[in-house]
Amino acid sequence: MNRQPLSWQSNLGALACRSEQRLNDVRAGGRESWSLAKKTVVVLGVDGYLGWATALHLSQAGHDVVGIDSLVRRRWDRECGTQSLIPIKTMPQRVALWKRLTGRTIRWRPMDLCDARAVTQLVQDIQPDALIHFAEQRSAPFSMIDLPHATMTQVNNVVGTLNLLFALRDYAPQAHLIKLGTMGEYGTPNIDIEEGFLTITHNGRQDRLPFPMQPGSFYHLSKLHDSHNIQFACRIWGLRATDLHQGVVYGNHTAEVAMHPGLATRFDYDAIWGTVLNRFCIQAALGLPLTVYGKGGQTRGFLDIRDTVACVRLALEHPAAKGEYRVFNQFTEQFSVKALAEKVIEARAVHGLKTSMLHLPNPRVEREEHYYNAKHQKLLDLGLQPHYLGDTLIESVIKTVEQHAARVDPVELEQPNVDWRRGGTAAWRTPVDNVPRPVVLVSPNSRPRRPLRSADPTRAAQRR
Ligand code: NAD
Ligand code: USQ
Repeated sequence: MNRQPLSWQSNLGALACRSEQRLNDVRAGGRESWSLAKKTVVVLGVDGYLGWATALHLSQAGHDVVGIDSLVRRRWDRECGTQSLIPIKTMPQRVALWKRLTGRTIRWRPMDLCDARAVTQLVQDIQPDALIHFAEQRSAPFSMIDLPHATMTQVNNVVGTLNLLFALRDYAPQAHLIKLGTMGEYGTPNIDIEEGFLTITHNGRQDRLPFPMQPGSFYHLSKLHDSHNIQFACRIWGLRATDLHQGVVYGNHTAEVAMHPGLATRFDYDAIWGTVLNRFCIQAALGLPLTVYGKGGQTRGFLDIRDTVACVRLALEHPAAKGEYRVFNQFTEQFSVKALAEKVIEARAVHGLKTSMLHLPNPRVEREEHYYNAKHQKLLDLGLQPHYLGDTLIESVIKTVEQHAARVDPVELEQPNVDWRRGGTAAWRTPVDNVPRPVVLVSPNSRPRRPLRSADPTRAAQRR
């Protein structure tokens, strides 16, 4: 194993800075003040929905942020013929604007996490205090299209994380790895879900063991494989890690993102990348029915994007101990899909707008009526102050949709285009005709109109 630094000058410089910082922190009063001091943080997946918002939040909090991304998500969008509802700037434009507005620097480095040499070099050069790892293929439907997509998802996610773990072992074993996992690793067991571990008594003996996991897609499985690898690395190499088992995120504004339209983070609504509440808000804004898959009793944990960035910061500023692998369940409320749809319908009804719910045959294999009670205490104990879902949030998302309505392709809001049993239908990839489809916007200022012909799910299904 070659442990010689590849770039010793920058490495030595970074080490000297960190030692000096730690010395100052110790002088200032011990471990707690060290953990709250300015940190050098690498945000992996900085061009994404959550990575960008988090990078801004940590930079604004005074941390020194290095942003990494391969921009592969922009390529996957081209492959699927999808795009963020809100236009997003290029990374160089975004970091330059952030600098102009705040005077703060986010160091941007394009890089693929699957390039082991580049990852090693990064960790050597930066000598980070912490790494926030968002950089994965994160769509369950995308991972279920076919064998190449399942393979690509698992290779991208598992290999990228392994590269990080080995680089940390060799060049920054003290650094804190904060990994975005998912609540979907647990599945929907008929018992309460604990935060990562369960104390089990079996044949008269007791142990604290990893909670039994039943992920629901090849994507969710990739996150579980990561969790196992990270836990193992902490156990054998004494690394420190926090695995944030996050629920479904909604919303598109944080305090920092809201500073300027050019700082917008991506916002997905299509059937492959769009998450359920974001989709429902956009469907409501367009006067389309809310597409509930199956009976709608599927229950999940949800959180506002403002709470995502707050949770990550809490984990960063209260690091895991050396050798510790800990799991925080990161969500603030749980809802069934049907209850979410009802909330959106009620929020629209306040403005006299009628919204309907359409139960589509479920393209996924998942329980539609089940027990669900997941614990989520640890982040609250660290001081999280949740933003709960209310009409105001739904209205503000809908307002955003209204601003960008011209970019919506209503076909993306109709039928799902990936089935768990059969894979992707012909509709999942870039449309051949690529002709923009007109949309009808239903805002509080206009009377509701019938959905467009092309946006009628029944007709769309007949056409296919
Ligand atoms: P996103 O697709 O918007 O962003 C992910 C970013 O990672 C993209 O910019 C992509 O280019 C980059 N990336 C992917 N593979 C890479 C690689 N090999 N090297 C470098 N960059 C790479 O996704 P998101 O919604 O921001 O999610 C971020 C993370 O949070 C994911 O790991 C996801 O599993 C997790 N998560 C998301 C949600 C949610 O609701 N969005 C919920 C729970 C967990
Ligand atoms: N659903 C509908 N109608 C829709 C879209 C989805 O009923 O139009 C249902 C799905 O069947 C599912 C639930 O809503 O039961 C959630 O689906 P989703 O697409 O919002 O979320 P999911 O595929 O689970 O994935 C998202 C993120 C993923 C993250 C995960 C957190 O894309 O990165 O890991 O949320 S969790 O669900 O807790 O695992």
